[in-house]
Amino acid sequence: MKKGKLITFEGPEGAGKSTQAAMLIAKLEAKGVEVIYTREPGGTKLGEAIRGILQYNAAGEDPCPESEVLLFEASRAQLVRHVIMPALERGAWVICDRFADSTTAYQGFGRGFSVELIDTINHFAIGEAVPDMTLLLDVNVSLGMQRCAKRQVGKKAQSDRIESEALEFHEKVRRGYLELAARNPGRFRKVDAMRDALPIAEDIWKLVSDAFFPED
Ligand code: T5A
Repeated sequence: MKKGKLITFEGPEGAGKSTQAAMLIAKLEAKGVEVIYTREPGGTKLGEAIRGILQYNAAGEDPCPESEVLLFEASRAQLVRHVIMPALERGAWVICDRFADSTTAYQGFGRGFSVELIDTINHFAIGEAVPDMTLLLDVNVSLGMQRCAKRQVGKKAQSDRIESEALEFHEKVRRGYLELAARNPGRFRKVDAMRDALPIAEDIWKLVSDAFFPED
């Protein structure tokens, strides 16, 4: 049985998900909550191997769109069974940097697979690990890409395969996320991520504390 909470961060490239996840974790830990941070694709040995295939063509060839969906879902199924559910069952909270909504936004809205099909496969992969709250960090595509480019100059890193898709693809992903948030108002909280990190973190903390620590 789930005793902890599952909070997922979603949003386009460069929205600041990892930055905000770290800030939220610091606040939760200060309240004495045990928190596990994980990310998708990845978070397990199998998942990290799949991440290499998906992002940097570690298998030596591009996955076709259908394989891409199934590889993300395979990474997710492993993460849920090996990391997320065991943590939630013992009462820890899990902060996951991207989760099932990423597949709906990127492979559904972005690549054009039907959202109903992706919902079905997501459901199979996540089982009972339905997020208690999904924080959608909304950023416009050009600002998100500028942030990624700036970070890459700093780290001398290369863009990955999906990040390198055309701007039109990333516009579809952003619009898809906004539609998902509108369709699921009970679970999604949309946050304007086109601001400095600090006010964004304050808004996120208010959303989380209002939902989960209402007595404070
Ligand atoms: N994908 C993933 C799918 O297609 N389907 C799926 O099902 C799943 C799970 C994963 C890729 O896989 C795709 C989506 C992605 O293309 P990834 O490497 O995990 O790739 O990358 P992302 O999840 O996209 O994460 P990013 O690293 O691009 O962005 P974040 O985590 O949103 O942003 P963050 O915090 O790393 O910040 C980026 C830069 O901006 C700065 C940071 O310091 C950093 O340099 N920054 C800010 N600058 C100004 N103002 C702010 N408020 C800032 N916040 C952060």
